[in-house]
Amino acid sequence: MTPSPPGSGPVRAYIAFGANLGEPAAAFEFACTRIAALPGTRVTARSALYRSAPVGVSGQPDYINAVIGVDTTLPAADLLAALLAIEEAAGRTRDYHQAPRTLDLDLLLYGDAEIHLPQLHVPHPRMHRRAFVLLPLAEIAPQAVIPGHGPVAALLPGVADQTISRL
Ligand code: PH2
Ligand code: MG
Ligand code: MG
Repeated sequence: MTPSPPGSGPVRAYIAFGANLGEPAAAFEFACTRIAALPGTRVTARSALYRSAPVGVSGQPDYINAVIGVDTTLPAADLLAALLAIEEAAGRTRDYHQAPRTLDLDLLLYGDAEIHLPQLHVPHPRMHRRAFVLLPLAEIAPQAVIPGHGPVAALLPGVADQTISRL
């Protein structure tokens, strides 16, 4: 793993959880446990689970979604690599684009950084228009600001038409 810059403290990051195959509640516990065990990483908050209608795909089971807050000294690219490894450990397969999944972990925010790498775009490019991200994020971080889009709370009215319920 790449070391973080000397003297830099932890960064507050937010990770989206999603699953619509297998046992989503168990996958959420698995993900939280594995994320908490990452080097230099502490889970600071976890939202409730939310049930949401699939967005951008049809004919799939509803998703269970949540958001996890962490403080981490891992560089963003290393955190992403760790999240992909946790997905794989939970049996995630990639059969086709947007296939149903046992575990999806997306890096939403990494401090106030804007990151554009081939495999990683932070803030997550679609998070500001997805209720299944904004509602759980607003639950654990009502003060959060999405760089380029503004405060989470101000974005909620724009997704009020999306079907989602807190479990
Ligand atoms: N993830 C997708 C596509 N559509 N819809 C909901 N409700 N929840 C998701 O997590 C989700 C989705 C691709 O990652
Ligand atoms: Mg996703
Ligand atoms: Mg993903």
